[in-house]
Amino acid sequence: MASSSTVFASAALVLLLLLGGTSAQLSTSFYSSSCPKLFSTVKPVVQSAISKEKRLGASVLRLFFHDCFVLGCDGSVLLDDTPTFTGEKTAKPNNNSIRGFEVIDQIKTAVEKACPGVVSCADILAVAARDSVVILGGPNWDVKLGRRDSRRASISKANKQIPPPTSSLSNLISKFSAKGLSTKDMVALSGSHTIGLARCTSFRGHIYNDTNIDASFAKKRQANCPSASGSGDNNLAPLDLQTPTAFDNNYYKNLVRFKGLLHSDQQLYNVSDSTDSLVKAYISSTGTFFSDFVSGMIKMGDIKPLTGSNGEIRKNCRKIN
Ligand code: HEM
Ligand SMILES: *[C@@H]1O[C@H](CO)[C@@H](O)[C@H](O)[C@H]1NC(C)=O
Ligand SMILES: *[C@@H]1O[C@H](CO)[C@@H](O)[C@H](O)[C@H]1NC(C)=O
Ligand SMILES: CC(=O)N[C@H]1CO[C@H](CO)[C@@H](O)[C@@H]1O
Repeated sequence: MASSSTVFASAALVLLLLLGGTSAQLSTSFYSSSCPKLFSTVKPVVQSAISKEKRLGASVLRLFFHDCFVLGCDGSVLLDDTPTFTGEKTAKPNNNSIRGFEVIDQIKTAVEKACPGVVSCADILAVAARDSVVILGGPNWDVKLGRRDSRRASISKANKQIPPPTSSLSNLISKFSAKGLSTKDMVALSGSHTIGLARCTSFRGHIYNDTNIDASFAKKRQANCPSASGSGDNNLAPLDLQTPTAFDNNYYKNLVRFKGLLHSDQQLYNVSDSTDSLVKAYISSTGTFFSDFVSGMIKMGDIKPLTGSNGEIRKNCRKIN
C-alpha cells in the first residue's frame, strides 16, 4: 500500500506539472506526423527571399526577437493594426523599422498548402529565423516547436520591453534578465548585428556625441547621417561594417576597434570586464560564439509560448481568426 508521504509527493508532482505546464512543452518533433514536410516547405521560401534581397534574412531574424520579447513567442508582432485593433507594428522600436512580413506571408501560404490549419505563425517565424541564420553562413540547430498564436498584441509592452539603441549596459542586462536571459545570452544574441542595417535615427547619438567611437568610423557614418534630428532619419548603414550579409564574428571584432554602430553595441566592450571577456572569447572562437548564440536562440524561443488549447493557429499571420 502506498504510504501517505508517497501519495502526497505524487499529488505535489502532478500539481507541479499542471502549474509548470506553460513551459517545457515545445519539442523539435512537434509536427513530425502532422506536418512532416514543414522544414522542406519553409526553407526554399526563405532561400528565395534572401536570394532576391540579402537583408531579408536579417529582417526575419529580428522579427523573431521582437516577437519573443513581447508577450512571448506568440506571433503577436505579425498582427496588423486595424481600426479596432492596435498591434505592435507602430511601437517605437518597430515603426518604420521592422520588415520581412511578406516573407512570413509567403511561407504561411506554402505551409497552409502542405498542412492546412496545423502550423502556427509563431513557429513559422522560429523556423524562418533559424533558416535565415543558416543561409547567411551561421550555425544550424533543431528548432523547438509547438507554439500557438496569440489573439492579442501589446504596443505598450513593445515600447517598454524591447531595449532601445540608447541603452546602457546595465539596461541591456536588465531587459534580457527580465526575460530569463543571462548576460552571456545577451552578448551572444547581440551578435545578430553581424547582419542587417540600421537607420540614422538609431545611431545618430552614438556617431555625434559618444567618445567611445573610432574617429574615422564616426566620420564615415556622419557622411550619410546628418546631425539634425529629422533630416536623413531613415538613411541606412550596416550594423557590421565588414561583412553585413555574412553571419560571422566580425561584429565583435568591430567592437574592440570601437566601430560598433549603435550606442548599445559599443556598450558590450570597454564598460565591464564581464562582457569584455565574452567579446574576446567570441573573437578568438567563432565556434564559441555560434554555440552560445544557439543556446541563446533556444532560450529566447522558450519565452512564454502559448501551448495546448491556449491561443490559436492563425489562418493569416496578419490577423486573428
Ligand atoms: C541587445 C539589445 C538590442 C538592441 C538595443 C537592438 C537594437 C536594434 C536596432 C536599433 C536596430 C536597427 C533598427 C533600425 O534602425 O531600423 C537593430 C537591427 C537588427 N537587430 Fe537588434 N537589437 C538588440 C538585440 C537583437 C537581438 C537579440 C536580435 C536577434 C536575435 C537582433 C537582431 C537584429 C537584426 C538582424 C537587425 C537588422 C534588421 C534589418 O536589417 O532589417 N537584435 N537592432
Ligand atoms: C510611425 O511612423 C509614421 C510614418 O513616419 C508616423 O507618421 C507615425 O506618427 C509613427 N507612429 C508612431 C506611433 O510613432
Ligand atoms: C548631442 O548632445 C547634445 C547635448 O546633450 C544634444 O543637445 C544634441 O542633441 C546631441 N546630438 C545628437 C546628434 O544626438
Ligand atoms: C582597450 C581599451 O581601449 N581600453 C580602454 C577602456 O577604457 C579605459 C577607461 O575606462 C581606458 O583606460 C582603456 O584604455
